[in-house]
Amino acid sequence: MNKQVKSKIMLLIMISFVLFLAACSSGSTGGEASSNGNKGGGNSGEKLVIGFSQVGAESEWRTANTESVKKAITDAGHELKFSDAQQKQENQIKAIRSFIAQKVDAIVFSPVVETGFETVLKEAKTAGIPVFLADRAVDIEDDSLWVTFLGSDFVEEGRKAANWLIEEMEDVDGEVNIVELQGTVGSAPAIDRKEGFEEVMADHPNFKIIKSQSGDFTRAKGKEVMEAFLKSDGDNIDVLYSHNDDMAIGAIQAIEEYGLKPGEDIKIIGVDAVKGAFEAMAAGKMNVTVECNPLFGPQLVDLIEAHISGEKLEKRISVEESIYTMDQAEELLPTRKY
Ligand code: GYE
Repeated sequence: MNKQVKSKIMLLIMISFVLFLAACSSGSTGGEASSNGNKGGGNSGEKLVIGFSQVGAESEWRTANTESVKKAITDAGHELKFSDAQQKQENQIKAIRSFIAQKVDAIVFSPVVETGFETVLKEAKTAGIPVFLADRAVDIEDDSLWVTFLGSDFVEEGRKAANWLIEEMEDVDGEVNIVELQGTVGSAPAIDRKEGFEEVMADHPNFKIIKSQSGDFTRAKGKEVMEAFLKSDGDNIDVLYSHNDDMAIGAIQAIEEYGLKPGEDIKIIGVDAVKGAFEAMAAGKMNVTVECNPLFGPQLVDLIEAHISGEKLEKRISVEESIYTMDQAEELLPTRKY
């Protein structure tokens, strides 16, 4: 082999080596470069370990949501670590810390309340674990602490409830007395559903919220608080606005026991559009429910996989929703999935 041929072969070997090194390094920086400091190395198709810190099991909505998210994670071939916080913030903080210690690839988190999670979310960020807010938002300025929020527009749901009521009672002269059953104190849906409802009501001064209290999103509490409302205001109540269907269903029972007709003597507005609400509407006991769709598991898993493979996501992704009235209930009931 002459000198020229030898040096050409050497050059080719060197070029291939440089190309090989470049390919290796772009593989790893590709992962690291993805947003929110994830650990990288994630390509689509990779089996991920996903920690899911759920609020609790307080409502029909929650049960459907838990199932949807769990199923989507395992159906996609990922490993699920699940923790039920039983509506307690301290349990969620513990769960997230344990997910961090176990070095999961991603954390899905439905915060029970909006505030008080900053420290633990910073810990997740420092550990390089991406956090996905599902269903409920947090009230934290530094939005680099989570990748995206996937959930409903709760303020809009409150507006929808109010707009339905105003249309329904537009012919009524004089005051319309409303009692409100709020969701869990400090939770995003309770804060926002109240805000949206009041925003619309501000232009209709004859509609008055005469009582407002939390029923913690549960049937039992909804019934208990409604009993107290009836005791103090009895026949003065025209409308119940309940931040979810479960509390409305509990309240319906209280109204019947008190001797009034829910749906007629007192108009009942709920939120969620769970099966129980459709049953109550079909029985003429509830007037309307504003949809809040819990079945976003598959959409959530797609987002996690997209993020892991380096895609940039919007900070807020909404679920599309509608409202349903009493007259549609019988027809739609068999098609309801939650
Ligand atoms: O409306 C209620 C549940 O966060 C949207 O939580 C969710 C709410 C839902 O307990 O039923």
